[in-house]
Order: sequence, then C-alpha cells, then structure tokens
Amino acid sequence: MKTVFSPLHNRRTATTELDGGILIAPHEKPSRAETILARVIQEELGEVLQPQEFGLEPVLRVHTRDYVDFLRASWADWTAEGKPGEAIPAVWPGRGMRHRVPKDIDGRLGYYSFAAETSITEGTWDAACASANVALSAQALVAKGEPAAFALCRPPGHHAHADLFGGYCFFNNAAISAQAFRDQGSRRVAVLDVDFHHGNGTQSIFYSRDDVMTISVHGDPDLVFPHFLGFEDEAGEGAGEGFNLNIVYPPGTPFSVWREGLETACRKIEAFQPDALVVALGVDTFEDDPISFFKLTSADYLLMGDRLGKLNLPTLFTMEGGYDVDAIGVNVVNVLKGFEGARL
Ligand code: Q9C
Ligand code: ZN
Repeated sequence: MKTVFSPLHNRRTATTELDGGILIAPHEKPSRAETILARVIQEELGEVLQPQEFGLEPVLRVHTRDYVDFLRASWADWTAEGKPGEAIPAVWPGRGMRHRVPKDIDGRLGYYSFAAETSITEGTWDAACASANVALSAQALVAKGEPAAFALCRPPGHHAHADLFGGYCFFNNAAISAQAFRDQGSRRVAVLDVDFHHGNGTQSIFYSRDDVMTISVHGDPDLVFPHFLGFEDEAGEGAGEGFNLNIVYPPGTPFSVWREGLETACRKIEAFQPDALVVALGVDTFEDDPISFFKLTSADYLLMGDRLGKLNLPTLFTMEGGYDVDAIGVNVVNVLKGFEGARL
C-alpha cells in the first residue's frame, strides 16, 4: 500500500509537555514519524508520496471557523505578549462559569483546549496543516480506487474536537478524512479507533450522526486520559443513537482479550455495511509504551492487521499515538503488512 508522508511534520518540535508537575520533553516527538517512515521503506510496503495541498475547506467541514482562526493566530498572539515559554493553557471555563471566547490569549488557550500537556509552538500550525493534507491525500488515493492507503500523520488527530485541541492533537485527521469520504459520495463511513486512548474528538464530532459510525477500543477512562469521555454507556444521541461504540479494558490487558473487542467492533462494522473504513491507528497499546497500560506484543499487530484486512473495505489508516519509538516502526508496519496479507 502507498504511504503519504510530509517532512513538514518536523515543524512541530515542542520542547515542553506538562507531566507530573514538571515540564518534560514531549512523548509526541519528530523521531516517531521518522522511525515509522524508515520502517515503511525498509519493509518495502509501497511507494511513499508527498501530500497535496487541500487548503482549509475540508478541515472546516469538521472544525469550527473560530477554532481554526484561533489555532492559526495562537503562536503570534502568545509571543506578542512577550511570554517566555511555549503556549500552555492553564485556565478553563469551569462549572458555573461563562462559555464565551475571551480576547486575551491565556483565556483563548483555555477556551479552545481540554488539556494542558499539549504546548503550542512556532511551527505547530504548519505541522497540523501538513498532517491534515497527509490524511486528505491518502484519503484521495482510496477514493480513487486504491484498496488502502497509509496516512503517516504527525501530529496525531483523534483527540481533537470540532473546537478543542489536546492530547497532542490539533486537527482531527481521521474525522476530516471520514467527512471527505462522505462529501465525495460515500453513503456510510466507519471510523475504528485502535489507539490506546479513547478517540474522544472523533466520537464528539460524529456523536449525533448515523452516517459516520465511530468505534473505539481503549483504556478505561476512569483510570486514564482523556478521563471525561469514552465510557461504555456512550452510544450516540438523536439520529446517532446506536452509531457510537466504546469498548473499554483495564490495566494489563493482553491481545487475547483485546482481540475480543476488535471482533465485536468488526462485527458491528460489517452490519453497518460502510462504503469506506478509516482506522485511527495508534500503537500505544504496545507492552513497552511509556504512557499506556495494555500488553500487546509486536507480533500481535500482524494479527490486528489481518482482522482489519478481512473486513474487505476500502481502508484509510491515519497515524495516531505510540510512544515507544524503538518499536513504533515495527508495530505500525506489522499492522499494515498483516492487513495486506489478509487481502492476498
Ligand atoms: N503522563 C495520543 O495518543 N496524557 N495522545 C499523557 C502522561 C496525554 C495521548 C499523560 C496522552 C495523549 C494521540
Ligand atoms: Zn494514544
């Protein structure tokens, strides 16, 4: 399968992540994408293409205009005030307070975020735009008849809501791509999120819709990020009732258990009969991931890919999380090779 990759991912080089009461070097770092690319090339997965430029129109099908404008201006607004560090939100509209957009950048950062670990930096806007273009370019390949494509997105996207950044995400590449499939004539699209963390942004964007089904298999949000969404009683609302599914597992979950969730997810997708599938592909389910608690091994990712391939759907993979850089290339490419093996 073809991979789309942009060197502009390295415009995102944050030096801070608020973690454990201190600023650490971010887990979501440039070497993640470079390591995956090297493995794609080494394993001869297929051609590697640069993205095309799609502009903001497909982004604005999912994200609000005011959020996009905020994100574009945020670094300039921050530095204009002479702030010494990277732009980190530190205040939010809590219960009983007003949900209005303040003028001041500290207020705006809080209004448009749901977490504080994700610092905005000089090149963040450029990298987020490049990442969306990577997703849309790979989506276009699938829409034009490729059986599958790999969008090597960085920064990731599945935590980003219509108007919120957080969890290392700014634009929701999986949601933007799913919407692009719809806008190009797909009647039903499924998004399956296999990242360790709940795909809160994707769920939220499509929660009241029956044309895009969202399914996420993830660590129990009672115990782990994003803490405030991703529970199993969230089934969708209004027309979207029954079109969202969350499958939650506890610490220590091995693939033998995780794959039951994948099976449930796949059966629901099969019944939905979508025209296209978007897989939000995170490999932070890995046993040695530094911020997660599942116990998948590198070999398990081949089996994950095999099951996804057996769905026999036009499939777009968007890169999401995975923070053990030593294993990230092997694990990601194992999913894609397992997928292709199921299609032979
Ligand atoms: N002590 C993705 O995988 N919280 N985002 C980390 C670490 C944020 C993960 C806490 C995790 C975000 C795309
Ligand atoms: Zn994750």
